[in-house]
Amino acid sequence: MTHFGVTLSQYIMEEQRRYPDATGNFTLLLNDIAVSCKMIAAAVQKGQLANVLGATENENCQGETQQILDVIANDLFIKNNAKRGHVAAMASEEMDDVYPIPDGQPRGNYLLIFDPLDGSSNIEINGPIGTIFSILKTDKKHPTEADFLQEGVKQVCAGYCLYGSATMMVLTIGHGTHGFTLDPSIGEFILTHPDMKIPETTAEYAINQANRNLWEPPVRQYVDDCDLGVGGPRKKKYTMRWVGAMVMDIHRLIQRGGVFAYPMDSSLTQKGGRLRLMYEANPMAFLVEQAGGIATTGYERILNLTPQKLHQRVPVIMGSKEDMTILLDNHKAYASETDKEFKHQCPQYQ
Ligand code: AFP
Repeated sequence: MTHFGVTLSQYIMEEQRRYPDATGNFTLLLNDIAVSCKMIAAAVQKGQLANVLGATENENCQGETQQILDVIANDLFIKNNAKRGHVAAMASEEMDDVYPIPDGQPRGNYLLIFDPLDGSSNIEINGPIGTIFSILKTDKKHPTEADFLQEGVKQVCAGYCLYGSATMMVLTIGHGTHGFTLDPSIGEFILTHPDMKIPETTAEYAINQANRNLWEPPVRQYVDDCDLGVGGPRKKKYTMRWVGAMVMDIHRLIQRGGVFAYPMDSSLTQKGGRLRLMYEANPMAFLVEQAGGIATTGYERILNLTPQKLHQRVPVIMGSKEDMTILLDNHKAYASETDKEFKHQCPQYQ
């Protein structure tokens, strides 16, 4: 059955009316992103029938083996955006360096940053995977890496496309977080989840428990308290979930509340964390905050971080306000006992 709702294109064009000086470039860029995601969804759905499963012989700049679908998704994003005239440059988790728009091609004033296929280890097992994207502005015609290194608060748009049992695009342009479901019968994303709000209370957390012995005390304290259940300080029974694809774990959290954490641990100090600031943490933090949640490293609001490099990694903890407040209080107390600096500032946590 076809859902007669607002399409993604219609939604974006309506939003454009808020900006009388808008040229329409941003609307067209979002359309190109949506088309790229539909193409990736089509490849994901065919799976082995289209010979798209399995690993390549290449490693990406993160030292991870690239899957065939990683490469297909990356190529689709590049191809669908490089010659359209809306972006000045792109950066992908799968590419070492900034992708400049080729000479002679029209260029716009947006920087497109993406993780073409997040959760690649789920590809083989037919598990949920997704695409994450973030858009910044620039006035440079030939941007370099330095032009991408803007705080997350400067994002003009962030979103993800979840290739799950249904394909869903969730995005924010700074006026709430909205979800669109792909109707395969008409090939359009339809607004099905307007103004998504993360429940403030929760009894669910998502964390890779295998790293428990490596976490810092504030996170271990939180999880220990949750695990004590009704007899513990939280006085309720918690559930743990871990999909191994941030897009899915965050989508669940936005829909029904929860905490998602890939915190700092003693094996990650050299790297700075596990998840990538520009490709994962910043866009998800923007979506989570716009849905009423909190996103932090434990010590600092993610959206306030000044990026040092394109592929920078950071600790990530985000989710429902009540549990995030406990986690931040734990970090604040720990910081006061150690030489760590606590400077998390956001409207949701004072
Ligand atoms: P890949 O895209 O390389 O599979 O990484 C996925 C991810 O960045 C994020 O989506 C997951 O939450 C996290 O890594 C899973 O990490 P672990 O495998 O250490 O649990």
